[in-house]
Amino acid sequence: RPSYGYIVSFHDLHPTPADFREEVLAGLLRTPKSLPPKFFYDRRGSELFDEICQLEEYYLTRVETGLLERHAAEMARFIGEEALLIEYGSGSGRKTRILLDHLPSLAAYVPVDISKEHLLAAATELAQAYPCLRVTPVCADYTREMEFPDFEEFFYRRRVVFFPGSTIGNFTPPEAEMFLRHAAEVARPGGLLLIGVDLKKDPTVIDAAYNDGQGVTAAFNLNLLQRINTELGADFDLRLFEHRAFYDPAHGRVEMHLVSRQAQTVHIGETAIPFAAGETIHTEDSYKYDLADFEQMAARTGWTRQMVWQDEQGYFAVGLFAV
Ligand code: AVI
Repeated sequence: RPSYGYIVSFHDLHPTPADFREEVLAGLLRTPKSLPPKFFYDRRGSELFDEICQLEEYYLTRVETGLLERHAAEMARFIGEEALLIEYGSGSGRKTRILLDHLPSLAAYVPVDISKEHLLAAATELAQAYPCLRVTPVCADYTREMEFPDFEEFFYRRRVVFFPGSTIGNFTPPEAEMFLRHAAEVARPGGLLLIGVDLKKDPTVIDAAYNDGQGVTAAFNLNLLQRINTELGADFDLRLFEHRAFYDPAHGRVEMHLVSRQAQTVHIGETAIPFAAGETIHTEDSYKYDLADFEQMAARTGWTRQMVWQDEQGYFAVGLFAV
């Protein structure tokens, strides 16, 4: 096989910045205030998220990584030779390496991420570490309608969508269904989906994962305001907001908020945004699933269960589905 060691092609679908200004203003002018979690991932936010993944309390990464390490050989047998591996929300690509080590004949690896700098840096590193692998990143906001490149320039046997990390949990249930339908289209008939799903469990375990002792999750949440200051010329005083995260068992989700410590007015350019004392910006939902419910949702959206791997405590599942 030829040796590359660099990014072979790059598709930039230009997800920001026009969307950023528009969506931030719309989110802060509505009641209750909310911002989409996809905006966490600027350079600093991506770094902080990588730190979260190494926290003792954040069991998700540790458990999922363990499942991938234990079962990667079996996963690779399902995936087969010369597949096109498409990873959504690829971030730093640490989990990807576990799979790649078992997939020497992959046709290409396609990381898809909204954060361009982070995507290109991670893709470059990966291309250097796997010089025989074609790495072809796509910068896109996959929470919106997007035209996925057809990649007809090289031969592959099947498409495999990899969506680890329980990132599906950051979608509302209807959005999650929409994503799964989109993934079924992208994977095409004969394709596969390998997806990580965080499961419902003891609420104290979940609460701790989103309220770590070192305050990394708080910094990650507050960084969104810093980003709005830097990129949109706003005047948020980060000392006047605090992190709040709690698991709501009735909805099966963690809600993350930024709470205004006092009544105040923040400006984004010409626009004044009033806050009451204690008013919050809802910045993220992180849904936890029942395995049976998740499998039903997958079935409704065109996916047939092939295999599900779980840890002994039943904290996390990695599922393999076929379309
Ligand atoms: C990326 N996503 C799955 C993380 C989660 O757990 O919902 C983001 C995160 N938010 C706070 N901590 C981690």
